[in-house]
Amino acid sequence: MRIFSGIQPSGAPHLGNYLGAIQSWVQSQNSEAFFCVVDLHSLTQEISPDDLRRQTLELTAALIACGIDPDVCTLFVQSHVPYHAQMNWLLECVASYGELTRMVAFKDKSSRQEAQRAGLLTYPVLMAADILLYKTESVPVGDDQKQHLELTREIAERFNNRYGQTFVVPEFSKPAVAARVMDLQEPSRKMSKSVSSPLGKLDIFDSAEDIEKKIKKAVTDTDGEVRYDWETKPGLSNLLDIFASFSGEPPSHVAERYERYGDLKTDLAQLVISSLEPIAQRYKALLGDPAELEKLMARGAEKAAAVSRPVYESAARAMGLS
Ligand code: AQP
Repeated sequence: MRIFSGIQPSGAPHLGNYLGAIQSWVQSQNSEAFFCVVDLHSLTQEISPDDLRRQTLELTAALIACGIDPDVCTLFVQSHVPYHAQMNWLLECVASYGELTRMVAFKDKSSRQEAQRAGLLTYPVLMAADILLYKTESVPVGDDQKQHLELTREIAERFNNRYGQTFVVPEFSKPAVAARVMDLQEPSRKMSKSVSSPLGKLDIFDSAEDIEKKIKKAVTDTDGEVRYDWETKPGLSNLLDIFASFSGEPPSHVAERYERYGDLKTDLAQLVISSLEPIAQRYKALLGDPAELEKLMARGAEKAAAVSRPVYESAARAMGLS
């Protein structure tokens, strides 16, 4: 099955990125899987050139540390393959302004930017280009990306109808549990790199002390009964989802084992610490050899370009370019 997914190098991955996306990438990786560090997308927000360069390398190392194996799948950096930006332009001439302004992420992010970047409006088209360039069948992402994936499907179908069969129309795929990890302090909104407070967001490379502190201080409710119920107990249900996602059991089974929030939080902190510790160790070792990482990135870009170039060329030809 041809798979594509991406992640922005806009900071360390948090539990939402890990449980909502990276974990399922690791489980589903095969020779037909393409995973991409989408550095072009990070330009939609304020980021210094030095930070972007460093974070791109760090995120590549983080993905490998999490279990992405560049010998099994293709791991690459978006800007290293020119067809993403080129395909983006073709698809910007297929997407409409109206549908882009309806994207929830655009409304949310643009309301927080003083000088709104045009890229913030158009980046869902770049995301469509990323996906369609690989004749992707399945896109494993968190629940927050559903609307963007629907747009990708719409753009693919419109292109095929207008210019002839060119693109595969991809399916959305999300994990059964923890598809939307919520902010630990504000369980009504998703955990996010750019919005969550330091206590609301748990990064996968946080120290054991920080992990313990953040889970202990996570907002729950005053009712006192341990029950999996998103409607009335979002904070607690979020913790149960995180627990279940690491332990591999249904969240309601985890809930049945506990009578007190404190005990659940103590065990959850230990589970998260012991699950993430080996990843942090591999990450440190990988960062110790940046030349090897650069080599892996170059090999990934070569493999990705070999697959995406003919798709770009057939789309360009279909539109009448040369
Ligand atoms: N809270 C979340 N729960 C589950 N999945 C999530 N993802 C992000 N947040 C959650 C999934 O992680 C993948 C990579 O996301 P991204 O880094 O490319 O961008 P994002 O969705 O914009 O992530 P953030 O943290 O929310 O970044 P900012 O703050 O910059 O917007 C995607 O598959 C996403 O679904």
